Amino acid sequence: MDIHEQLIRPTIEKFNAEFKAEPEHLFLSPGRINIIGEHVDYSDGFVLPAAIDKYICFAVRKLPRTNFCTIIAKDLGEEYTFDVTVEIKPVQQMWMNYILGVFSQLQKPGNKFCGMEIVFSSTIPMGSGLSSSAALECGFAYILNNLFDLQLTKKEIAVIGQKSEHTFAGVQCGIMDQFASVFGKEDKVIMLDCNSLEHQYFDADLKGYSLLLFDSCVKHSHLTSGYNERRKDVEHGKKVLWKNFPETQKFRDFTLPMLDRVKDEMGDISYKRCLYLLKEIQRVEMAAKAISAGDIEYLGTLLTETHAGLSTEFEVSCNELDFLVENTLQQEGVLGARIMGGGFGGCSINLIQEDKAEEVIKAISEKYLEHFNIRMKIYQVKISDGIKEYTNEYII
Ligand code: GAF
Repeated sequence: MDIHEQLIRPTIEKFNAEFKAEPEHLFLSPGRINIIGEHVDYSDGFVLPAAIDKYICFAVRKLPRTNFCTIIAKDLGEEYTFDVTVEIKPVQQMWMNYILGVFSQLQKPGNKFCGMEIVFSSTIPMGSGLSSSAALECGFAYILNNLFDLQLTKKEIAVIGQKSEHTFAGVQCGIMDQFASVFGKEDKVIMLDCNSLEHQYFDADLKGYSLLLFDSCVKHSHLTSGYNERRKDVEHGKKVLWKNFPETQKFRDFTLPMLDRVKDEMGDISYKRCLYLLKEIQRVEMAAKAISAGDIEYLGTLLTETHAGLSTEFEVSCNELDFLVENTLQQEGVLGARIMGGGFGGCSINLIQEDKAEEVIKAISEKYLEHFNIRMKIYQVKISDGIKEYTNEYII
């Protein structure tokens, strides 16, 4: 089913039914994949994400004569109304905190808002590691920027999204997801330096291979997973490293011998976390070179090494994902596989020969069902543009 039938039309119809009016604007805010570079976005690393053709669609209308903003989360069957002139605080509904966290940052002298009616609906599965929360935060910041002429840059929109997650959702995430959702480009992978936010685009030519996502259907939330705890482990490790090597500029400039020298002082846990990170930062650079050189086989090897690191050193995998990766790698035509995103559930990303994909999917789905009694989901995603407004041709 195309995106119009699957997402845009139902969102507009819900808007019509609830608000007895037509939306004035439609926006599409995408989820993301990440080829390689996990958990390094808060440690001065590089990441290789891309926006995908799974979106949150927002249908929006401005109400110049009121101060009330009503937002309907169609898929959740919930709605929330707030006064745009009153100071914003976090609320019970988690989905609303992503939105309010954005609004609270923009509620400042000089920015004038009025009421709004908004319906949103999504094809980004929640809790699957495809960053539905970044799509929600950044989508809302983009809407406000567009409707109220706030003159925000794309980088500012991404940073506002990230801060909303820190302050209102309680997750100390990096910048990767928000950046990918805002800066995505059709058929291009982003090489992002998470220290400077400089970035460049790569052609995503995988030469007869494709990236398939296998959703374990193990749902996670980074608020309750070990995400924040991993960050603490890493921060402790960094403190010890900088205490011993104060002249070092960026985390990625530490070397493995330096890390080994402070192992005892750092303790086993932080050592393992930092070891993974320093190796992962190097893997991303090698992966970017492999893609540029068309060495897709080596790219696959690096993905699989990342999984091993995430599973044993960073310890963010789970039985279901380890099972999926291990069994996928045994299939013919598979070059690499790994858990993707923050971990603790969600999807694996798999580099599979295009003409073998069907056989691999069949074999893995059966094995997974038999072992865990769970039907895995398969997403064949297309690398797509970042957040954008959809124009009239899509309004019915
Ligand atoms: C989650 C976070 F939100 C990102 O910032 C990133 O750290 C990722 O996990 C792991 O690479 O998606």
